[in-house]
Amino acid sequence: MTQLPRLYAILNAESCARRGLSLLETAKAWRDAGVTLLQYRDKVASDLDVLRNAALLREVFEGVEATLILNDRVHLFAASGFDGVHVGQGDAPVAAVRAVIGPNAVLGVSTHNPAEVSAADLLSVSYVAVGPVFATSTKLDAEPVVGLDGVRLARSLTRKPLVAIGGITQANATTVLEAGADSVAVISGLLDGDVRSFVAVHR
Ligand code: TZP
Ligand code: MG
Repeated sequence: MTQLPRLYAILNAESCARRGLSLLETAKAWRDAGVTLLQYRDKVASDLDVLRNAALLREVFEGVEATLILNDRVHLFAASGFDGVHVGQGDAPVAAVRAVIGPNAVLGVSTHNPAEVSAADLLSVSYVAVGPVFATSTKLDAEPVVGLDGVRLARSLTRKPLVAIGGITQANATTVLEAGADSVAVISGLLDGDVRSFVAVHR
């Protein structure tokens, strides 16, 4: 993954469940719509269930040039067979995560302010995520919104691939990309929107 696709789809188990959607059927629909970068985020399932789902997601994307990222659960990375992990500020330090997953795995880190972006810029991360850009109801303990100015500021502080997250929909994705994000990470905007046209517009 030398360059991030513009759409970074996050398959959030809780968001699917709340809508009565099957995780795997959603993944298949997203694959068919052209998603090539997918994070599996599951804050509640047991490790065993996360590994089971990871194996099923690998099957769904078999034969597709897609990058699969596991949210947290760094200890499950090797067994998951995924391509990388995404960690937050409250998770294990990036250097420790990198030591566990090895030099070639994709590693992303969440940031919420300029200091965190600058710190992440110095670490061995593959991309820096910044947000929430807009208000979101998906992450209940989300930090204050950073807005488009926060994306612009983050862009000025790192040359690493920049992923913007939080409240992004097909309607506002272009402004986020124009503010300097390489990629937009989206949960609700995909579950409640038209993934196929999202992919087509932002290819
Ligand atoms: N981190 C910052 S905002 C957020 C996460 C995980 C949730 C984004 O979800 P949505 O539904 O795309 O606003
Ligand atoms: Mg985390």
